[in-house]
Amino acid sequence: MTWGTGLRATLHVRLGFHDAHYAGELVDGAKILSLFGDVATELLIRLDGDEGLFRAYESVEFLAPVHSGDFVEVSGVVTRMGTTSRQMAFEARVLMRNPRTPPLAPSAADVLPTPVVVCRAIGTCVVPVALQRNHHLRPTAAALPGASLLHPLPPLPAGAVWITPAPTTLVTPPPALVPCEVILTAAIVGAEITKKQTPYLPITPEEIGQEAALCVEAGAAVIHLHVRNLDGSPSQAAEHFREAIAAIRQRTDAIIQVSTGGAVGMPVEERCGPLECRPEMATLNCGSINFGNDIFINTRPQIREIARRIHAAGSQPELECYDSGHLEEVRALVREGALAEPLHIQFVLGLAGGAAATEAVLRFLVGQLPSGSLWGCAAVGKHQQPMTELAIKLGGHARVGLEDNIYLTKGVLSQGSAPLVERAATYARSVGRSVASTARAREILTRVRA
Ligand code: KMH
Ligand code: ZN
Repeated sequence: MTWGTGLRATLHVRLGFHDAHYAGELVDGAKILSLFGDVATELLIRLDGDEGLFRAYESVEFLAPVHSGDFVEVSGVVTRMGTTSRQMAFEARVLMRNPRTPPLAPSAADVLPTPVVVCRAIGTCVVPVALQRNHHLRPTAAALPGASLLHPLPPLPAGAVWITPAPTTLVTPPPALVPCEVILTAAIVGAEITKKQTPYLPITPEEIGQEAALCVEAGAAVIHLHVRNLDGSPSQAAEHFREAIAAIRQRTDAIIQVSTGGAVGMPVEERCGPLECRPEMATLNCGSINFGNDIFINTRPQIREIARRIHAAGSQPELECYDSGHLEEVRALVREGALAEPLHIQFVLGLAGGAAATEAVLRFLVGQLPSGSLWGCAAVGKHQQPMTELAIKLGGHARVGLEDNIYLTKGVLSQGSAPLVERAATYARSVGRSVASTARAREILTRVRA
């Protein structure tokens, strides 16, 4: 079964004698469906502040018998969000059971070495728009740390929404104030991934334009752009960028963010080629790192030179930070007047040689941000999905795409970057954040620039 990546809920339930309905203390399949209904209700309350209605099961498979005395774990995950519909996938597993084997005592019970999947289903629930409350909801004062009813909550800033993070830990963290919209960036080409690694890598301007359009359709507002020579090797030539930008522009109004990082080893002059196109955005890499077995060199004078050129091109910099020291460089650039606050910072995590893609690291980095900064997370390889989801839960933005990760799931190549964008968008919606359109992303980023 392909599990979605949205908000999840899990119940643990012991089925008793009163649940046994058929001979041999067999539990009625309808009991499992009723537990799926409870999981769906929890998900709807978390998403919409309403119990909603279960409209239909698209599929139900009963895979193994369930008996009284079985401990079942019942999980559900939001797989798709419509305006009013919420599709979910469910699974019930028996974790512990009574062996019913004399001479063992009748009360004997075992933890099964591997859980037995007893039922799977896909279903769709509905919450009418008028009943969807969470975009306007605030938690009670008592639910907030340090808040008391004597001290009313401050009003929500415009564009913010309270969300309760998915209960992935036993102690559910307190609700957090996060921006309502998430800006998704699609890094569709990169400089290092080869056609040999994935045939889905776009190379020609046409392929790049088509891929960008698919990503925007899936929810991306920003296209992080590298280009290639026709033999697939990386290029920072302005004419190649011009062609790729034209192909993207024919199909979408996405924010185009050119790379000034280029490929490892390129000199600054070459890396700055795409700035001739006067792009809307450009990356500014804020420090050197070991980049796998190579070194991605960004000396302090080089960073300042590229910042100057980005400014001269009228482009907005996105500040690529691969480790905590790079945030210190950002602070220095602000002090020197080379960058104006507020800033848009992208944490690039999980590279061999850079900061780890872990929750602790991301939380630390976010805690070090200059106030008022927008931030996003781009994590590489297998870290891309969990760190994207964490960034979305923490109120950040996110970058996905083949530049950073070519797999949809372990061993399964993503057919381009769009499926990765689509998955991030589904997750964002399932935790109550909407996905910024290109127009909204432009407004949010322009406000940052002002
Ligand atoms: N290709 C990496 C060495 C950027 O786009 O600004 C650098 C990179 C960063 O991809
Ligand atoms: Zn890049």
